[in-house]
Amino acid sequence: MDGLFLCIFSGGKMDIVLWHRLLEPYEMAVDELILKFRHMKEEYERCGRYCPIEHVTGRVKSISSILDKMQKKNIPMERMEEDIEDIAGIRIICQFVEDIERVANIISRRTDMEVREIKDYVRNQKESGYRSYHMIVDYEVNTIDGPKKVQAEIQIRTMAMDFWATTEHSLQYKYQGKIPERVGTRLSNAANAIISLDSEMSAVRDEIMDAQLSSKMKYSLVEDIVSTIENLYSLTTTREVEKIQDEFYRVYQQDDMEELIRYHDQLDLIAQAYRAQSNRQGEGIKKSED
Ligand code: 0O2
Repeated sequence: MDGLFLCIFSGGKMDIVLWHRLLEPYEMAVDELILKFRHMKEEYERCGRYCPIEHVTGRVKSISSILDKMQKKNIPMERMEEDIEDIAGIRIICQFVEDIERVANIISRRTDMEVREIKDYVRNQKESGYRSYHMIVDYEVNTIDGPKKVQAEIQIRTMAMDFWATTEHSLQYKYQGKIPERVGTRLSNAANAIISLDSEMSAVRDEIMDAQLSSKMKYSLVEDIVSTIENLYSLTTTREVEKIQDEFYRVYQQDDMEELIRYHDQLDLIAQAYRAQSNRQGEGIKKSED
């Protein structure tokens, strides 16, 4: 028999839980969801559009953490999959508070996940100081035994909120839920500082977004230019390519985006001309061989 198993007495009879087999669909859900959100980010970037997702992580809740929660909330084994909503957990980190709503809207519109519950701890901060936006979704995976719908909890929060939550979670673990007052006060001060940090960042959101888009644009222009120059090595003489490369370095040093775009477009035309010339020469050789 494979997988860790656990025996539980329920109503006098013993049920065997094959934990790893039970958690397999949740592993699939987490892997698939991470991949989908990462692709979404790449798609935004390829189109040169701002992506409200900064990064995505995920995990399947550990068996010991599931058992702790069942014990704490008095959940019987047969209710485990229904009552523990975060066996599959996805965390989406955003730069700005405004992005949280945008990500939530994207999720609500998707046809491959169905929102069954929302817990808005951003507007309704928890007593602990915890802030995050939770969406509980139904997500279908295809296992070797057929399709299975599982619940996944998607936590959406800013980098600052994530910093606070991760730190507080470690302290909860350290003090086993009984954080001393002096630490609690500091955490509560830090939670307030996080609120003002997020609101300060939102105030300069447009500037930050502009700066990031332009640095990404510069990055992809340079990648494009360098690839074009590399391709030219097979189409013309080394001397010609060196001249083109020197010109690129000269333009790059000017640190002027418009000049770089102009140079990029001009280089494209030069490369096209070299390609056309090389094709004509190729056809000429073929004809003379015929
Ligand atoms: P872990 O170790 O992260 O998996 P509910 O019955 O809805 O009130 P439930 O099911 O715990 O309670 O849902 P809730 O409160 O929305 O919490 C779900 C998850 O959100 C938690 O999972 C935490 O990850 C996170 N969370 C909620 N409250 C806090 C908090 O005060 N501090 C921190 N750091 N995280 C919090 P788990 O299973 O508790 O923990």
